[in-house]
Amino acid sequence: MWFAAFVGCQGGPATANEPSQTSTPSPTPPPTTGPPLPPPCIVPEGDFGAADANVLAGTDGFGQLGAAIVSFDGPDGPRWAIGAPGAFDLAGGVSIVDATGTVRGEWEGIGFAYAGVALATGDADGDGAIDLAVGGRTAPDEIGAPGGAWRVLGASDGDRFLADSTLYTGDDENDWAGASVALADLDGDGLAELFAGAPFAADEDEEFGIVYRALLDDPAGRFSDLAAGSPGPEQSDAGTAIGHIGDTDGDGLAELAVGAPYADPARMWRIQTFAPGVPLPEAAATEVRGGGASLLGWAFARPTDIDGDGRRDVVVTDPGNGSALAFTGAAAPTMSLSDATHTWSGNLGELVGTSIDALDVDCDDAPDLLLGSYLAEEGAGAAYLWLGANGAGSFDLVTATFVGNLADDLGGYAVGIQVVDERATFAMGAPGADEGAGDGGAVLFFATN
Ligand SMILES: [Ca+2]
Ligand SMILES: [Ca+2]
Ligand SMILES: [Ca+2]
Ligand SMILES: [Ca+2]
Repeated sequence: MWFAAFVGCQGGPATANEPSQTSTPSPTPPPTTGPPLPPPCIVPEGDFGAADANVLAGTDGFGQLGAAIVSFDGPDGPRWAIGAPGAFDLAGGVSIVDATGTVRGEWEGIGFAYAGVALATGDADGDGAIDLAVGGRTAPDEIGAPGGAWRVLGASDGDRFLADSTLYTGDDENDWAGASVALADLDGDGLAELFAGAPFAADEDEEFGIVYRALLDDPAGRFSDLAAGSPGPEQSDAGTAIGHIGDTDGDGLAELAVGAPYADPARMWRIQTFAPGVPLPEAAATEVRGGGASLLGWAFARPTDIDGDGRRDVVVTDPGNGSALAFTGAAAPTMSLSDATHTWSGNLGELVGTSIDALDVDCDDAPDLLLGSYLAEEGAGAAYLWLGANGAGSFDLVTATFVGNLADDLGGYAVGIQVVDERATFAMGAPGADEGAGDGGAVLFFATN
């Protein structure tokens, strides 16, 4: 096993109290029995490094592995989809990986599309099975192209070419459409629409950012709708992040979150109804503004009910303040950071919150938070786990810290949680890692088997 210390889900005494930094590499298990499974509903406690992880290193042909991470239950079992935008000479790609860290399929991009820079899951065709959105910020095929997103139906094992899936591209060169993607059913027809953020959409060099939408029956090639931006600092780089946040107001329809962390001030919007052509601030049901050093809207958690009232809540990061925030109360049209009902705060100056995932890992039905920081530890990166019984915490309430390998590996550029049979695995993407090849990237899996 990779962990020297665990904490029980009932808050009982840990089975050991020494952090694993002094532990030796895992012994090779007997081939007939396989490696031991960690106990169910138990999560790591203490500090962990690359020596404690199962490392999947990107290779020369599969570069910048770990730029994006999502976990999902696929037709062949629990899987990770891991973006590798440097794969196939910048065509980009996606690696499908099982719960043991074994690669089960590789998806190849096109040209210089940089596919895999963003990933999202959802059910786009209403068959009850998970589909994937894959962003390629220079799709279809060359540097300077407008960017776009693929809708990949089904997520079974095996290799495939993204050229066989439907691609939607943005309108103008260098827009970076597909720098962020989401699949969310805002209109309630049972089909998740494909959304793509284009943060560098610009008007005479003044950036504003827009969000595109494609419906299932839209013909390939062009998105049918866009939520417009307007030039100016208030909408600068809108769509840097977008996220399916679930039904946050109880009307049975999902909402979309759109982040503009580089706007002045930083902000995010909660979109209930996608309004083609309407500027994002006007289309939004809620606007939350940061201020000062805030980079609010950098990343959004998967749909999560923080306070256990049965309704999903907005959970968003603000790396400028080294924090994540949840807004669980009734949403006003305009809100500020001080309206957050829950705040998790990391080390200032580390940009904690460059990535986030939330899932219950200790079987108490309260969601737990994993926040990444790719600037921590001189760019080796780190990820911090908070157990969420009270739904919030200061940095001294961090349960486990996962640290990347070498400086400039950018560990925590993406993070993910997967729970299989009540056993949690924490993934930390390090797209700058050079272990398998120069900038091949890597993913560090903690507490898998
Ligand atoms: Ca729909
Ligand atoms: Ca709703
Ligand atoms: Ca809630
Ligand atoms: Ca929990």
